[in-house]
Amino acid sequence: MSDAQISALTSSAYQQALEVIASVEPRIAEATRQELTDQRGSLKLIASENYASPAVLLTMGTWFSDKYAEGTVGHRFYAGCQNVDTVEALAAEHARELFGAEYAYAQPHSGIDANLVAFWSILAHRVEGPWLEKYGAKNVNDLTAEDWETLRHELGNQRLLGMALDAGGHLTHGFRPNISGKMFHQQQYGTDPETGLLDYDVVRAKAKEFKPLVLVAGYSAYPRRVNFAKMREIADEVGATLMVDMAHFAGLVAGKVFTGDEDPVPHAHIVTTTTHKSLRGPRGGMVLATEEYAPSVDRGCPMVLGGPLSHVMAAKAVALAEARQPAFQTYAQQVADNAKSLADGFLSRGATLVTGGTDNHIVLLDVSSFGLTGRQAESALLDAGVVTNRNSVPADPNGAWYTSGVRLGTPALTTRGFGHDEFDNVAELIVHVLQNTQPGTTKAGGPSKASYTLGDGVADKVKDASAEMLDKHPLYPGLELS
Ligand code: DSN
Repeated sequence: MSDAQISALTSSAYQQALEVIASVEPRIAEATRQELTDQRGSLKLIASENYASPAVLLTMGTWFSDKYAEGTVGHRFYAGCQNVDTVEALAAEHARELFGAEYAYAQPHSGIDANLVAFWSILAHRVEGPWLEKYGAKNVNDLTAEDWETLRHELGNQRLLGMALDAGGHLTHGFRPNISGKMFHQQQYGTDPETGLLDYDVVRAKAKEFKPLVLVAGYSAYPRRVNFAKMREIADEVGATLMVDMAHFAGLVAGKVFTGDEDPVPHAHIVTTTTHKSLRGPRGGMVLATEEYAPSVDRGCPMVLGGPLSHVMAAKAVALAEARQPAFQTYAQQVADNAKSLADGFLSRGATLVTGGTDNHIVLLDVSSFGLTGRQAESALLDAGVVTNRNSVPADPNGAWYTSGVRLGTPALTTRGFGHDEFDNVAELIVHVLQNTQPGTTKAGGPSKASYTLGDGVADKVKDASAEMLDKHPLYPGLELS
């Protein structure tokens, strides 16, 4: 179907859908229209966001939403799941083919759900493997109450080693206030204080000393690639299961930008992901695993999850089918190239970047050199129509709330068609905003970490310059709502 045909059909589908919604709750229809206007009119640089295709978006708005389907393909706790079976099987098939995985599980509702499924699968796998033998049982049902008591104690004493939040790891990688930091004894590895880069020798030394059951690799704010072959070597040396959370960079794996040692799928026992970030699908999660771990991951429901979101699984299948097209590889390469252009744009204007640059889709700008906190920078940028999120930098003196960094990502604007020149211009506009933002003071007259003053005319100047680029690369071109 041509782009023009898609635009015409999508315009009429959404126009009519919004009229139906407005007949029940007009304020929701209005907010939905406004969201499109806002997304169209701003520079979306949040590294974890993207724009899904009309096909993906439309797939989510159907009657699959009304069906319960707890269980797994062909083995449901509800009748009438034949069409959900088709959907889930297709999503898993596309995922296996796209990533070259032995097994795929499409049910997790989000990234944290996917990680919980992975954690409990790893624990279940250990119970059902050598531990069953230890108790002389054929399966978990043969375990006595006393066996379970001992097992609970042993399971509750398992260890997890993951990347620290302020080094770029995720909450679910063992951050103490998160459930992952409570269900496991956790330790964290950081990055080199000088270079900001992962030091595999340090990870190895920590792993040898701590002997984790789970070694977690992956990140949500680390602007560099990871060598997963090395992480697997470390996991094998200490008998750990290697779990890679590729939520952020799944699109770069799917698009064959990360191959060989940088592709987690051939190296990890379990890989988790979201589907809505660089992968450009619907909001949701997914788990990939080796055959060895497949039986325990397959019990994600009922072990961790309730009823799968069938309408979202259908949209995952559509998005994964899109990602299997050659055009997705061109897109993924452009995401990485654009991140480099953005980073170079900052460096050539004297800004400071964590690790000194990027080789994935993330740029982490240290805004302390502008005399600002991340919170002040994020707010001033938003005033100028630049949507980012504040983020800790390693050993951040301002903590996780105010922070000293701003995280930027290229997946969304690359989907709109931005290239090298636009991203260089984006760097210039951001530097212009930050150079013209003054930190404020508290009521007591001390330095504030939140308030700020943006110079006169700066926001309008940046919005005008952005509008020129945004108009040249419209979001959902041809989609018109009256
Ligand atoms: N919230 C996601 C992100 O922004 O990276 C991760 O959970």
